[in-house]
Amino acid sequence: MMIRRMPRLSASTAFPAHVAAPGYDRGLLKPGILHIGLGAFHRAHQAVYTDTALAAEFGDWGIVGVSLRSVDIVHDLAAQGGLYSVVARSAAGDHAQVVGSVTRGLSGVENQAEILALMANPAIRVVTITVTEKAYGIDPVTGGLDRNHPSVKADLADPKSPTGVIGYLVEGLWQRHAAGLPPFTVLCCDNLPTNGRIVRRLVIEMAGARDPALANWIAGQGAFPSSMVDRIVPAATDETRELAETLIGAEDRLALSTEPFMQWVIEDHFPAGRPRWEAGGALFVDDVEPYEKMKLRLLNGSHSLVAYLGQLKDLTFVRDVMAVPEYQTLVRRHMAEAVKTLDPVPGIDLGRYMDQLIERFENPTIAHKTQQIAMDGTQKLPQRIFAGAVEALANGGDASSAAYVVALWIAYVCKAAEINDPRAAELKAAAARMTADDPSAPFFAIPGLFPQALTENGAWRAQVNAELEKLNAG
Ligand code: CS2
Repeated sequence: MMIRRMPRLSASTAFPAHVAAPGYDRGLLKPGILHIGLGAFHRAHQAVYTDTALAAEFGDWGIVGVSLRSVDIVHDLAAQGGLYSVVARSAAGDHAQVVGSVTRGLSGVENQAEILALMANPAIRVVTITVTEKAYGIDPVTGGLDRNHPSVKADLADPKSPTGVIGYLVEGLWQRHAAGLPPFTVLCCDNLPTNGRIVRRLVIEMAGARDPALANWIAGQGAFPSSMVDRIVPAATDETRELAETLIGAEDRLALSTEPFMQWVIEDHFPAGRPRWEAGGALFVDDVEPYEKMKLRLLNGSHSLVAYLGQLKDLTFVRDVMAVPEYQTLVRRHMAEAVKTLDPVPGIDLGRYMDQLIERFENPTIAHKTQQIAMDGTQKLPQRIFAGAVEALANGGDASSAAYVVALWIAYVCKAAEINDPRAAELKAAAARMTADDPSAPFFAIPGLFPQALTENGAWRAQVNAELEKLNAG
């Protein structure tokens, strides 16, 4: 039998009428944004906001996407003229959008000199980042730069040839400083609280190790606004690509599927100028922190609960966990506990936000693997679970669902044959040292993992142990 292949997506593809194609002249885009981390999340989030903003009010802000480790994404992007599709899926139907805001891709593996040249080019005014929590090299104890993190270590030793995100930022800023140019603005789009402040500290620390004058210049002139990003984007599979192919009528190796919902709240501090992302639906505010806390503790915290529960009960997707009424009740209980730790969030009805989260998690067309969310627990749980628990307990409140999530995570660490986490070896060693009288103790002894307020709270730790016992019995 002959296999019929669709032609590859390209600038000359004619799309069916139901597909939203870029509504502007891509030929007029200039590189204005350099994005580091060309994975699924960026392509279905910031690039889509930029695309929509360009269609609403053309402003020539093209994105040059950098992948620090992958060459495949960059080659696929080149083969498709920078185009790829995003399918927003819900029970109401599928909607395909072809995104045109990414003009080209560069790989840290093949194009290091070109990436650095662009960072030194005054046309680049904003550097956006999505590299996941573990890539920054944050020391869990101090919150500053972890000098033992592989790419931090390499970039401190050889700053002209960076490998990691902080190394690239510092070398790019070094070149701008040396050339008498203003710095670019750094916009972190990863799920970390006060993410701009964190990246600013890491960049200044690494710059200071190299040249105190550079560190002073960055501290004085640099801008690192914080942002809260939200869209559920499962890792793409063959099914994702087949669905896109059917909808757009072309083969697309970079296709993604995602939920219709998206949110981007950005601190408005861009001295070097910025795209009018508000024209694409982003919200600019003075203080992002209440939005970040809401999202990390309600969405991501519940996600981690669902992920570890799913992994323990052999449920593959988030929607499978949500389909079990008893488990859905646990998710609602978790949100009810976490919401008490939040400040009011301007313009948001938190009750409605939580109901909407339940619906988003239930979305029957989104195949979001619990295994995907379960990875990197040591990097995720501090801001998703521990921070809220500390605040709840300090105010005499309840943190029993937080204790339950920690127990689920420990049980998962014990059960999983292999865990994907930069501290996996320490976790597995802790699991091997567990005793019957205080099973969670080896986990509380891992340096810099749990905040002191939790490590020292015997009553709360007893709750974790009680939950672990119940899990082991059931
Ligand atoms: C998830 C997030 O993988 C995870 O840890 O909780 O990626 C989540 O899907 C996004 O933050 C949603 O905006």
